[in-house]
Amino acid sequence: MDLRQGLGLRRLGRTADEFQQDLLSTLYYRRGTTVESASARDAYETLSLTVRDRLAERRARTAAAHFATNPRWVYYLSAEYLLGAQLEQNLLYSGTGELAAEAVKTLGFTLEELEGLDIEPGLGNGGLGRLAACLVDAMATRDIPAVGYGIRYDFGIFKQSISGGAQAECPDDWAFQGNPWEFPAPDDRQTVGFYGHTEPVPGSQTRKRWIPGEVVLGEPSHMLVPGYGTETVNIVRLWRARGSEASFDLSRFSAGQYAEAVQEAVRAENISKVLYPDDSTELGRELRLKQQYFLCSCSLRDIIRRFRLRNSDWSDFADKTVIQLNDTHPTIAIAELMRLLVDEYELEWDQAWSITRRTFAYTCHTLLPEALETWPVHVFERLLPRHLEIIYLINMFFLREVEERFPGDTDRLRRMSIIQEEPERRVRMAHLAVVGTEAVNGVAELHSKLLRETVLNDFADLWPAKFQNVTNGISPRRFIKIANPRLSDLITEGLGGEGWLSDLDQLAGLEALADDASFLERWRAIKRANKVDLAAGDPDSLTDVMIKRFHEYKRQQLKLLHIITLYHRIRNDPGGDWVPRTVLFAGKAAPAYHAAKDIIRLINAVGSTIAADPVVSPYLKVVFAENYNVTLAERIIPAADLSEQISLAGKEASGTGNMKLALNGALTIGTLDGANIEIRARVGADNFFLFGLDAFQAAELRYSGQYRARDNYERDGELRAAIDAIQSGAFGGVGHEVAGSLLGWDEYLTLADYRAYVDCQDHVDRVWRDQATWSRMSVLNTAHSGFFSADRTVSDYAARIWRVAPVPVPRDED
Ligand code: 26V
Repeated sequence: MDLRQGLGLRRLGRTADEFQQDLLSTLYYRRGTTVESASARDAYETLSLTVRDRLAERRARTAAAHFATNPRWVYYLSAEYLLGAQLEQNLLYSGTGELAAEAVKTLGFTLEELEGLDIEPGLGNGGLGRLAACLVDAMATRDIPAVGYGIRYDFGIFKQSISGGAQAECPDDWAFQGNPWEFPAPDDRQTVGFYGHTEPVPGSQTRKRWIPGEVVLGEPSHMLVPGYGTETVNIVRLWRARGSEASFDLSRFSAGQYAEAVQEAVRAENISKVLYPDDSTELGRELRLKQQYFLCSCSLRDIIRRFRLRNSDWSDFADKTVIQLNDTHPTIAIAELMRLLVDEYELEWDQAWSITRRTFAYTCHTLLPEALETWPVHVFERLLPRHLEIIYLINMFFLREVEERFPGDTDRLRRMSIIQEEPERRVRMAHLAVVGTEAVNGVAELHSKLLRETVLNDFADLWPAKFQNVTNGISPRRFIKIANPRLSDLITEGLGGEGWLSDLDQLAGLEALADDASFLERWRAIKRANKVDLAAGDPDSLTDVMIKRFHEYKRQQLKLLHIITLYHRIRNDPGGDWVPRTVLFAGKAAPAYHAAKDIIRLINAVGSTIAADPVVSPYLKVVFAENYNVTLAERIIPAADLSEQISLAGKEASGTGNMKLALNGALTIGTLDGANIEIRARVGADNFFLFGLDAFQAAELRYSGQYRARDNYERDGELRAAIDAIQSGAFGGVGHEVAGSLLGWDEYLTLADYRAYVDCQDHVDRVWRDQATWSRMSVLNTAHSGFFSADRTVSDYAARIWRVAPVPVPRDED
């Protein structure tokens, strides 16, 4: 198949000379400038377009192969994508890294300089958004026909800075200088309605006519998602809201009412204006529901449009389509598909419901009750009147089903209903997601088990086969090959090839080198060089990292109590034989999450006190790295010796930073929570620092009513000294709220785990003193992290939930 030939296009250059020709022609014709006057930004945009062209060529072949095959498609619906910087990844995936490094010299720049200008689309909050990015990467790598749908927020996750020790937030206008990776697709624009009312359709019981009160345009653009080592290039399609032409009020403008003239357009465009940064405070904000519906409505219409390119019979829809819901954020898609099928395409309710149920699958990413989305019925009724009617009908048929299975069990009906009645009527999105899908999965073994046994227990009783586990994974290309080139080269040398990058289980071959002294020596030297690059502290100190969103359940405050304990010990024995440590924190707190922001302030206050103390500072340094994002993660992870994964057991659904750090040879200190359990099972209990209550013990202690945080404080002298120091103002008077919350309710049992944690850290120090042992453990962590490749995660979804087969894309023939 040669698509270019039919179009009379020439082949894109593959030699250094040809690549350079293409680069110069891009600079001249598409950037509209010359070598003599090219700025760094000109060079960056030019290189990006030149690289993008190579992927576009593969994209065209992918689209042709998919069209010819008419395969079953995976559509991934996610309100968040944390794609990370694009240039390096696209150089790697297009195999043009070396050509590019040579060619940009003719423009007078180095590749590193231009990579420094690359943008990071921060269209997500944390783990859930980054998981979406790793999964689309792996779907392309596994040749699965897929589209990721999302929202093109004008402003991504806020930029964090630390000012006077506290978090400050700035807007992130990520595409302010343009985004060379994006293709606008205005022809595929969609129209979305909101508000208004419904009317009966004469002669029909189930159909209704919805007359929306507001109409908004959704304009798509897409970014290319190449597979590694394959020809597939999939896309992530992002929707941006726009007012229609009619939304500009010319007569008001002419009358000098400039703000009023554009107010309708502004209202429309606000829908995709900003990513909600609150993954921690409950918000019943209508605009967020509007975003969710906007994403779902645009995407479903696009999915149907694509289906109809090759199919004509609705009875084939569920065989050709699987829509994966990334948490409950896109769950309104279930009601929207019902509406489209029943009201617009005039299918019978039963057929529409059968199609809908077979089309969707739902991934749950949390266990925290406060994180399970619900919407007040009155908000729904106003914004999406027809959808509320449909949800009521779905609920009625569903509750009938429950009643048949469990006659007379009214308590069960009340618990399972999609509508919560008390204390306020609300729509439970997780219930809708379970009822309207064929499969439900958690993101790690423990999480899936707890979902079945607690939060979704009634549903698991009713439909046991629906519930599955798919343990999360990460992209080895981004998180070791690109992030840690030195270690990747050593691994490639050790394994005799690069096959491990798309078959990560091959890392097990490193086990054979775990006792090779010269290999261990090189392994250690690389970790040290990565620490020198990061420049966070003494490269010979133990680099102890805790990098993740700030949340009380993740327990950054526990790490802080350990730091204060070390501070006291060193002060009390300045001549002691202390293991030098650099503790590095990074992460954002939701702007309205005051308890998390208090913890950030206390970290910085403790860090300053220690830095100012000549006795302690040679041994202990606390660093807070501002504005944690994918790019910063790629710098920190390769330099980490110790990975802090210390959430209260039963609270962290999976974690994925834990996988990235283990893959890069950091040893984990962690609780039996989320994927930590699976990491420990694979790398071996001897190569993992375990401490603390397990999920069962934690739940028992919490619910027994017997837990008194203060008992631990009274019993444990070091703990008492740490908390007393905070309360006495030893750290610039900062931290009273943190101490108060620990001594009060201590929701996340921090004090209950304190002693076990500190003792475990002492064990870490002892092992660290024996560098040969430490390095051996480090190699074994990398060697047994193969399971955590997102390629494996995607294969699990493909086999057990999606039931899709790969569609290989033919190579370019000449
Ligand atoms: C949302 C909320 C909303 C309000 C109250 C508190 C709260 C806390 C957390 C969240 C986030 C829920 C969704 C999420 O991001 N989950 C993360 O998903 C990752 C990918 O599966 C997983 O590795 C993390 O453990 C999980 O926290």
